[in-house]
Amino acid sequence: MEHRVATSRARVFASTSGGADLSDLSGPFLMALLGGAECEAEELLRGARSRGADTALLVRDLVVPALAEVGRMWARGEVSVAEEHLATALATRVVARSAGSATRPAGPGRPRILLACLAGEFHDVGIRLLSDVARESGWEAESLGANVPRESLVRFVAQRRPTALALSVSLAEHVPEAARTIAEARAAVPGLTILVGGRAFCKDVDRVPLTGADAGLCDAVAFRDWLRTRAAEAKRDSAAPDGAPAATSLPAEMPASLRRRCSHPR
Ligand code: B12
Repeated sequence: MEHRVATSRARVFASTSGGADLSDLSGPFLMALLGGAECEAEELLRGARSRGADTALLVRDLVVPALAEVGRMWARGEVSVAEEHLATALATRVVARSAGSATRPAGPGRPRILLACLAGEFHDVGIRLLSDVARESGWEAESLGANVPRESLVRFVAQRRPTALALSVSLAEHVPEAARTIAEARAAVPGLTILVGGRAFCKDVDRVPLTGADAGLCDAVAFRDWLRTRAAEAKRDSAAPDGAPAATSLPAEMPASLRRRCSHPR
């Protein structure tokens, strides 16, 4: 289920509750992360999946609350930086493995999303998890990680021409940098669909229109729902009326020999 807030230039989506109830798994999942108990964390994710949860729901209802709690414990001095790092690394690993088992192999003609953190933005756990959500939702996903310099990001977008660009912003002071990045990306690739998300917007949805993005999304379930809708639209749009082969997702500048190797179905 989705909650939509209309703003003057962009739409902001946040999912409302719904889906399998995972509340009884939250405590054990947090304990598994803090204890470095990887097998136990995986087993809990398997249990959640057996109740019908997909990666988006696992991220929204188990992983994000657990990491937020780890953050609060760290702020209170109850866990060390090392323990926080262990928990974060373990969480992203087990989600990636769990999502991998539910993801179909990539193929030509799929929509592609490029995810990145802005220059100066080091909170990259969100986009790592969202990449898994995107793949499970039938998209190809490339994540550039933390602190991507604007110029490099814009050049990369112009070369790769993804279906959509997703920018993550945790700190409110990075909103002006988001606006600059989006303006430059749009100048380089007119018509590119651009999403923003992260704590900077979830705390204040009025910041989304300041960036010039097409939409702001607050959590993994809203992201999954947006991807599914957009994939269906892209499929409709790209249905070649004259039987022309679907465009591949490989960059145009890739050498022909490499293109042939990469085009083989995996
Ligand atoms: C781990 C962490 C760090 C790590 C980051 C490591 C890493 N590789 O990511 C380190 C130590 C580097 C760090 C640094 C800092 N941090 Co910090 N950090 C956290 C912490 C504990 C967890 C963040 C996290 O990973 N959450 C889990 C992920 C999955 O959640 P998420 O990022 O919100 O992503 C979800 C959604 O927001 C959304 N989403 C995110 N991006 C996108 C993008 C799109 C397109 C979409 C659709 C959705 C979307 O989907 C994700 C999944 O649902 C939080 C505390 C907390 N309670 O969250 C503070 C927190 C985010 N940090 C904070 C601060 C202030 C800082 C520092 C300034 C601290 C300092 N004084 O140095 C620096 C800034 C560094 C920088 N320039 O970026 C504040 C931010 C406050 C604010 N928003 O105003 C927080 C909230 C702590 C606090 N309560 O004060 N931090």
